[in-house]
Amino acid sequence: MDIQEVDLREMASVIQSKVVVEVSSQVQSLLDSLETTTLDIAVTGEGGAGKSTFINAMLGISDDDFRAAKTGVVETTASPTPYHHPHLPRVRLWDLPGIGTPALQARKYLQLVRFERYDFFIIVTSERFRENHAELAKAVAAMGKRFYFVRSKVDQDLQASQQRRPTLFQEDQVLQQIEADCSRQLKKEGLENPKVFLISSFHLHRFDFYRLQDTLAEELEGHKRHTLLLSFPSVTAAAVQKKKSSLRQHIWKTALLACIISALPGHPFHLNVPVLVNTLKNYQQHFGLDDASLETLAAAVSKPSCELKNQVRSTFVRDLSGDAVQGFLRQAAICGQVMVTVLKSKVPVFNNLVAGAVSFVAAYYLLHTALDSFAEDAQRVLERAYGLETEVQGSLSYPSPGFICE
Ligand SMILES: Nc1nc2c(ncn2[C@@H]2O[C@H](COP(=O)(O)OP(=O)(O)OP(=O)(O)O)[C@@H](O)[C@H]2O)c(=O)[nH]1
Ligand SMILES: [Mg+2]
Repeated sequence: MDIQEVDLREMASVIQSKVVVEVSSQVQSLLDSLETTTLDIAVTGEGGAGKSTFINAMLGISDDDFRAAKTGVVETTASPTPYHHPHLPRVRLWDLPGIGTPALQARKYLQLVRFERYDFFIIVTSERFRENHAELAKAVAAMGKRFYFVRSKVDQDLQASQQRRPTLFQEDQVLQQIEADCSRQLKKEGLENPKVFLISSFHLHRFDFYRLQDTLAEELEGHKRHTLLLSFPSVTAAAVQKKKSSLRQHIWKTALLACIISALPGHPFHLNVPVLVNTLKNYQQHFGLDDASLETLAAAVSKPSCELKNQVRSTFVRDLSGDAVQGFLRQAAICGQVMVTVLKSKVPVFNNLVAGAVSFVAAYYLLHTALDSFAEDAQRVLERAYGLETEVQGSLSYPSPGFICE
């Protein structure tokens, strides 16, 4: 068991005070600022483009969930409607009114939907990109915001193409044609290097969704990036790993806070166990390992939920009680004695915490171990849910959309 070098360096540089109560409030405010980060994503496009279905898929909720955006209905959204992430209420995907046809109205449209509140825009079409899409994108850029094009329902295109030319059908070729066609249309409208992502909201784990996730995350910074990574549905192995890395960076803060409180008398095992249990519960949700998320996924992939639940092996998921956590901490504290000297030499505040250093090591180890095992579980669930095609494309046959969505 080791404290990662990067964490020791960060702790040493962040923690300037030797006064425990000051450190406590400093670390608490670092964690609070993560919790209070908002992310507002605008999803726009024409009627029937698949905006609402995309929003629900991004939020990891089924179309019939009471919190879901209504899909498949002819319904014009008159004003921007926010849909909150089920576990991260400060993440909102906004269903915007249709962009309409008059290209000259793009700026007016942006004023109307209050463009300033969004972090970026996703412009969806299930057909060709046209002048109004390009004009909107230019207006978005002129307002200093980023935009991304999503070409939705590619599963339908593939299915149609396969039916038309069953012997000549090649998935890669069809996808390349769609992508080239989208880019050509947008370039014709004056956009250089447009970013187009081919998506099926019924098969988020396939096609360009992983590329969209990567690009969005790369182009955001700091807390927003972390929040975005946590909000993504864990539909690819890469998404699971990125979530894990992002959560890992903040482990030392939670561990420190939990053990700083340990300096106060009356807390079991000199650690704030409820803080740790809460953090583990959050990890469980971020990786989609809670019952509700597993059931939604099982329904989406038409598999019995017990099949997915059986992939969850982590003892932390099976028993997330305070007693189980304390049992683990006791063991970790025994093994972690060696680290205490290193910690005290590199991060002086630990000299002021009576029982803090060893408690910190135990909490740090607990969170790392739990994070690793949640990520492994998430990966196993993913493989069982989607077969081997957890990365990008695979050679599937295309069931009819009716079959997929029912
Ligand atoms: N095959 C397939 N169908 C999709 C996909 N996305 C959406 N659909 C279907 O397309 C229809 C319209 O989807 P919505 O999500 O309601 O579209 P919308 O853009 O929100 O429509 P409005 O709110 O009326 O503007 C629904 O029947 C969806 O099931 C997809 O990726 N693949
Ligand atoms: Mg809609």
